[in-house]
Amino acid sequence: MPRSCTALLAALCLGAAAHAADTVESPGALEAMKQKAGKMLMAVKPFLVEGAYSQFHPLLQSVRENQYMEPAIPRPEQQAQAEGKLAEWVKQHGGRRPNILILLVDDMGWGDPGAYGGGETLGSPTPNIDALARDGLTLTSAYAQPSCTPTRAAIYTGRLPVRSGLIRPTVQGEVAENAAKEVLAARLLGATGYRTGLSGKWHLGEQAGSFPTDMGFERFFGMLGVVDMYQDWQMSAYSPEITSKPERFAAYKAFHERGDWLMQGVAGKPLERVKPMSLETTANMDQDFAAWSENFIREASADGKPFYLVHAFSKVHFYNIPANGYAGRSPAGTPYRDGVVEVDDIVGRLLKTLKDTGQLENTFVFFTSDNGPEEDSWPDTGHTPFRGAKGTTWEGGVRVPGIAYWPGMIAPGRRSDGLFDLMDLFNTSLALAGAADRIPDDRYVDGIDQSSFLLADDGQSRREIVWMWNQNEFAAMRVQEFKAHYRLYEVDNNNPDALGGLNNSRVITPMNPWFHNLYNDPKERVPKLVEKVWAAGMMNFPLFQHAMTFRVYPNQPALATLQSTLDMMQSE
Ligand SMILES: [Ca+2]
Repeated sequence: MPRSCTALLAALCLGAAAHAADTVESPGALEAMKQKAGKMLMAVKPFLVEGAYSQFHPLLQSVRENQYMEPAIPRPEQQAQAEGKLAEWVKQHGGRRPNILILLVDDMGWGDPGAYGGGETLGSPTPNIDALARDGLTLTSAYAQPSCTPTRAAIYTGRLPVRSGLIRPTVQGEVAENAAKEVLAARLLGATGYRTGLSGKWHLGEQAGSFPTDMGFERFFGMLGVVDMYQDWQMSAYSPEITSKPERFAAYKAFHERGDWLMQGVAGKPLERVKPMSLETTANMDQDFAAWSENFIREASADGKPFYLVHAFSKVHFYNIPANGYAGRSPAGTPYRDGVVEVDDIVGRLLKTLKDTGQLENTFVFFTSDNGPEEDSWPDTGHTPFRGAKGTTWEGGVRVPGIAYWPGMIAPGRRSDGLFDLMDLFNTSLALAGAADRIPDDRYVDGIDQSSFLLADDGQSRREIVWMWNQNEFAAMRVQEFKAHYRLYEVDNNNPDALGGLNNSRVITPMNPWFHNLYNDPKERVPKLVEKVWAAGMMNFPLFQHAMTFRVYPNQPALATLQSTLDMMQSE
């Protein structure tokens, strides 16, 4: 169990450890108090309460059905309707299951697509994304993790990154041994006869053993890391320390050319190098990913098997270098906005390929982004109307666009503020594939099957709570429209208008959780807890149960952080 979980348990045991932080004068005394509380709780036999949460708070609706899966709101009528609809579809299609296409943009802000108020407003129209929204279900409360690797791990495994240990972006050349122990949706779907492919960004480990083709994807074409790490050292605007010194530049270039390539491969064979990562390669690789995905769809269509394809864009993560023909294509004329237009064009291309191959009505499509905008790369960054940005658990960091589309199966024109965590794609994809019984029961699964939310005519979300972790710190939770922060991420003296991001944020522990009603305070500006004691009660029991999940199902070791390394050195 990570240190922060012990702290979380201690906070619950004491009732108000955060309060104690403010009132206990000696830091040593506080630490002793926490340790004592932690030991007391470690002695408690772990237990997860099965049954209705309403027995602990009258406004809670979730029900825990078993030990290893996240409690969900039971909606038996809509589930029966959705299951009947899916069974009928499968019957009409001779027993085949639907294709699954996940369109995962990197760092696109909630406010960027036209369907979310961006588009023309921001000088980058998104007609193809908007068409998905118009003809599908637009989610206003879809949640990612605060950064790239954790979100991808969560989508593929259905588990919070703190459980898999994939808690922060992997860095150049890093081995992510934890990844190999996780069970990805691709592996489970492949075992049921799906063709599985990943096009574009991986970012879950860059060494053999944790490649996508080691982890369950049958085919892969793309980059193992993240775009900026291939770019920054060779851009004089950002790394003059290297570009202005010929010896350094030559040394780094030789290092870079050994490992930094576009790669491709199939399961069971070593990955092959395709193209070195020059700046030109990075500018144009989303076009390469699009061509590969188009081909993947055509081939899968030809052999009649259902497919699971994750199309993971490199854009619009900084540094956006326009692809050939895209410089100035957006009305805004800036590299970021040209990138948005390119992403939208590719969405249109892939949808057209589905149509041309007769797969449009056979395919569940989900469009989303892996975290909020990286505002500290401004102006090369996206837009969110919410507070904070990537790297934080303010809404701006974790609330992302989410559009579900499946003609004939998802009613067009729907919009919903029902909670949807991107982890739910794990359970939902397996349910659509008729493979929910393959979900492993030897580990805790945080995702929830949302297929009835999506497929029933007036379906509602089955998720009541979104857990927000940042690296290995428990940070915040949303219950219905209410949100409590246990850690705050600030970048400029509590100025809500300061740019967020990964560069300069710091963590603050509030005296009491900062509490917001996101309907009347979507920017999370004015904490209001003391006027709503009933709301604190809504948080406590689920939080206790959440803490207990870590006792019953221990985590994998986390990828090292500076703090964990320092802790380890001090404990030796
Ligand atoms: Ca990202």
